[in-house]
Amino acid sequence: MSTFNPMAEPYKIKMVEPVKITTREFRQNAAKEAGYNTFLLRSEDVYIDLLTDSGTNAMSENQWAGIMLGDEAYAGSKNYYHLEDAMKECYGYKHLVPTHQGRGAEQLVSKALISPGQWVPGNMYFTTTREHQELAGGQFVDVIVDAAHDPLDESPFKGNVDLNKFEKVIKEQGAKNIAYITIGVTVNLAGGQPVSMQNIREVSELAHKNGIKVILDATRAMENAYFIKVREKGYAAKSIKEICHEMCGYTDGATCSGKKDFHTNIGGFAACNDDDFATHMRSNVVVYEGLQTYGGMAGRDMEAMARGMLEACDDVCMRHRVAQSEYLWNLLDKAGIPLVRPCGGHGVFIDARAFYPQIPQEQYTAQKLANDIYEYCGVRSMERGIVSAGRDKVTGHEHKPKLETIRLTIPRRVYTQSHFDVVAEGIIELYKDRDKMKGLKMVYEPKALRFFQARFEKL
Ligand code: PLI
Repeated sequence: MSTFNPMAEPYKIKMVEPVKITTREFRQNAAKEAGYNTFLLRSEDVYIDLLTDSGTNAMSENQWAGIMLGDEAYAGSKNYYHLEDAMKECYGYKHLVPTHQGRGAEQLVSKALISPGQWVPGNMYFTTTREHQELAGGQFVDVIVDAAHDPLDESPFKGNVDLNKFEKVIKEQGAKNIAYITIGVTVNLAGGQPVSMQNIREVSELAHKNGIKVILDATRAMENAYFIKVREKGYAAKSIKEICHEMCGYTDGATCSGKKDFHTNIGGFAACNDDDFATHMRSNVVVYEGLQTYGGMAGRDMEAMARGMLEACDDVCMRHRVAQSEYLWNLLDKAGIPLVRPCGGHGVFIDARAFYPQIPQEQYTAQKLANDIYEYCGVRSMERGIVSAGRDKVTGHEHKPKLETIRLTIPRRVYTQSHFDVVAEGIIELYKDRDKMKGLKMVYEPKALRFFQARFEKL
């Protein structure tokens, strides 16, 4: 790697998308109409959109060129084979099953591996992943290290699985009652925190010793590989691709949303090594997604994803990506805004409990903060707290996660340094007014994945 300033973009801009600058009064009305849920805002009413890094990234000229080379045959598209080659080159699994996005892959894996009543340990839940595990009759159990739940803990690999917790689940429930363990890399809801190679290796040893499969949520595996490179001893000289191969080598399969690391607007895949596991997923992909050689994607989307995958594991590209998150994190940290520490990969997480200590979690602290940031500066973020956590399927009680955060997610190659300056200025202004703010009550609650569509009123 060169010593070049990591914030300096390793690309230049060829096309621009105008964004609307609005008044606070306009945004207050828009927020009310959206039921104080940033998912329900119209994107054209947002100035800087940090809702997600999923499908919102800027593709390269090489990816756009690939779009023109879509082979839209129903079966056997050549783009599928390009995607298969790219997946093998970057991750090394034997079988590829394409899906329309990550949750399509989660459905296939959950249906293939979970028998009703089985447990599925994982390093913190992810919304769609847990939903599919529960729909397949499984029960998620969190085995992440305690540090992950503490916003102030500075451990470099806060996404790690706690081996003692995992072992306890095996002892208490019996290995045959465990469908598999999921390792998310990086851990989204913990703040984009990475998992170390040593931890992946040790989890794999413990799981395999007990005949339990290991499934990687590889959605941001390349970001995780970058953190291993810069934080874990012995990996500085290895390429992101080599690190990805090693991570995947300890696992039996993976689900992946192509909408993150690969800069594409749509796409995903499941992958595995076992022939029977692949056959099971392929028999379901034709029912729920599309033929096994397109899985819900157009040929052109598979081509863009294949090219994006090969581009994303470039060290300079990934270093710049993480540098953008760190830049915003540093601006906010210097101003005393309470943040999840250390800075993760795909965004900056604000600790809403510490930002608004007067608003109890039952009044949707982080939901209110996400709304207020929009009203103050036109920046859209996402709640990652009690609303996202939803309800226990058995008791009906709300899950009350220790982390009550909002996420300022950084789309790849989309925003510049001055955009991040504006985001920080707006949030710092809001922080000065924080004592004035009150919470929300929920007035509409959907049954599944409620955070997407729930509506609120101000108290
Ligand atoms: O949005 P999908 O269906 O392509 O992928 C689902 C998904 C699975 N795993 C992880 C770790 C994710 O972050 C993920 C999607 N994340 C979204 C949409 C996000 O905003 O973070």
